[in-house]
Amino acid sequence: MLSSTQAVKKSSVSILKQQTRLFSKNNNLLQAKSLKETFKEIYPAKAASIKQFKKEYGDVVIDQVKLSQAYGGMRGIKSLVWEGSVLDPVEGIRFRGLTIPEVTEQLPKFGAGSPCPESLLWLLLTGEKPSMEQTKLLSKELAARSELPQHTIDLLDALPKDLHPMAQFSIAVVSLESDSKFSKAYAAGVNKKEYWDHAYEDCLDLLGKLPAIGARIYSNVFHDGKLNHLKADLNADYGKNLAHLLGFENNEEFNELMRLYLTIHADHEGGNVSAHATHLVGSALSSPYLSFAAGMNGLAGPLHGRANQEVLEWLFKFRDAVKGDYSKESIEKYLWDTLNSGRVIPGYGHAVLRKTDPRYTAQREFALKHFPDYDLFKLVSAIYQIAPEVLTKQGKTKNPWPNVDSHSGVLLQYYGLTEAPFYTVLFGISRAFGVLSQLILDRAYGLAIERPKSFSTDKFKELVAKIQK
Ligand code: HAX
Repeated sequence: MLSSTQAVKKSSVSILKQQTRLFSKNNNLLQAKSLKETFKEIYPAKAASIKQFKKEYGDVVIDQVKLSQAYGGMRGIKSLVWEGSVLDPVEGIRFRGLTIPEVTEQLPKFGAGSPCPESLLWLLLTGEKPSMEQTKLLSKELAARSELPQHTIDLLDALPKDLHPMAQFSIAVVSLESDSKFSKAYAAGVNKKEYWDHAYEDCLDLLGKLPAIGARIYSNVFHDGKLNHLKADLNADYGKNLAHLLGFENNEEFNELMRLYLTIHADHEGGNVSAHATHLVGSALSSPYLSFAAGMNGLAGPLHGRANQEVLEWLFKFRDAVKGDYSKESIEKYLWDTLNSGRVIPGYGHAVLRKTDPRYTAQREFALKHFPDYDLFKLVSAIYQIAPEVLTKQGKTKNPWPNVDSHSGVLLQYYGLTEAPFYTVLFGISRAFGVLSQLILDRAYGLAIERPKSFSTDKFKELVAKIQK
């Protein structure tokens, strides 16, 4: 009988052997260093430099907190460490210093022009740009980890169709906990220096399985299980595989869209709800499965990821109401009706951004290239001309410009992926690349359990009175 630690080691070894068999036919791939080998080489120096940084400058005051921030969702407080990306209010996201156009230009890609999530994962975790061989190796490694355990399949198949796809997604992810190498290693008493290794295995397993989970939900909820026979293509890249599992075959434009979609939604620094929730739950040493599921429960909220579903539903209601009248007056009236009924304009505004989201722009450029005359794209473009002015006139939002969710659904509609309640699941698959790479870093750098200070309002009143004396 194997001990838990032996069992964990054995499973990692068998994955490596499986990979070696897979790649033995391809010398280039065999010669390329894997993501794990690369990370293992570089993280100790980075961990040591963080330790030294904390030791030397730990007492430097980096921020001050106002009472309004305590009541206002902790907006802007500098108190989280997130290595993969930083969000500038005007310029937008940079992944390890690279903007979206720079990622597209500088990282290896599979298709005609869109970036791919595999090379972004490499960049987020290591800070280095992978070679094409390394990107392909990672692609194959993820595909090799794609098979779902039978109990997850049975669980998904048993769920009621009217349970929201994001709830199903979260349930399926939690069910993978039974195979958590991190949890097994922890229970077997593994040294904390090795946490990252087991977290890495869980994170890559989870990334590998997410397309199959998403596709099974899509098939069960919207297609009577008719796509359930589809199996991951072990030679396809991540975006193409996702397209294939969703039943979109031989459509390179849709494969390109999946690659773009998965890359641009992956990471948006650490303070957004899905990233922060994953990081927070992981800080208690809950496994990557439990941590990611927590993040997905947050992504499911309408002010966060579910905004992509809300946008579509709102657009359709508008289209039905105005019967083809996309004039300025008609759009303005609908925007004001929405605002006056006490609702938000979905897809507009942002907690950090103060300009058009570059992820919106990347999607707009994709639409302009492939289907400039599509009716729904024209409607989204017309709203873009008018909504910022209306929101500015209303005078409440700090950012009247569109965010990523304002555009994503239209692209999916064009290619026939019309089921809007599924859209946040796609966002979730993408978001895994950002939050799971940070989770590995959290364990490699030994980041602490989170425990900010809270006070009751009475206690805050006391505090304010004392400070004002
Ligand atoms: N329509 C109408 N009112 C809006 C608004 C919008 N799109 N955006 C903000 N406001 C309102 C807020 O509700 C708030 O009103 P109250 O003072 O009455 O509470 C006021 O303007 C100030 O808000 P803010 O400081 O500008 O924005 P927040 O940082 O509080 O919130 C949100 C940021 C993204 C949640 C907000 O802009 C919003 O609700 N937008 C619509 C929903 C949406 O698109 N969400 C997706 C955001 C991107 C994302 O996370 N994707 O996953």
